[in-house]
Amino acid sequence: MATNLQNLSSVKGEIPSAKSMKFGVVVAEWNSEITDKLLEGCTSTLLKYGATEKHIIVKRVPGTFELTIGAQFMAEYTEVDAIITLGCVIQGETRHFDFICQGVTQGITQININYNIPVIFGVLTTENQEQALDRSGGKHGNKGDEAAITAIKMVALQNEMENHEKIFNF
Ligand code: DLZ
Repeated sequence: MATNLQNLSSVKGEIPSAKSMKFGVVVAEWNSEITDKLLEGCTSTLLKYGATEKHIIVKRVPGTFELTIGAQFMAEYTEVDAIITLGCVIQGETRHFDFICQGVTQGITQININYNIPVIFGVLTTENQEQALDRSGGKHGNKGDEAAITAIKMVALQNEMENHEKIFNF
């Protein structure tokens, strides 16, 4: 499993300052006992690295499936530098899990391609509630922290690349 051996809150590499960066966070209400913790981790990490509260917009959508359209609204109607999506899908007895996971993964990927803005996938896809708790502030860290750091790094990369384009565009 991709994240089995690593703590989701462990910081790798240097983290750029998030000062003056603007973030849109879209959070699923389904499994809110988990997604509230993801949101808490995400916003506290953004603030820790220099973002200001007025530069963090938070919007809620009913479920993880709606994260795609929520992220698209954020891309269309706001001027954020990055969008962070937070959700938690827990395996049930039916194949609903597979359809939601597949839909949101493809949807978020599509927005990354269609808009020139990083859209971060902060969605837990777990077999049970315990695994979700372990990854939302428990023994495996908090995926919200990971999503925030990824967003900061991607905005910094985009800023750097944009400046490169200006420097070498002759
Ligand atoms: C319907 C549903 C189910 C069964 N499970 C979850 C879940 O584990 N996590 C989640 O975020 N959302 C779930 N949903 C709701 C869907 O994401 C979506 O809101 C509905 O299918 C309506 O489009």
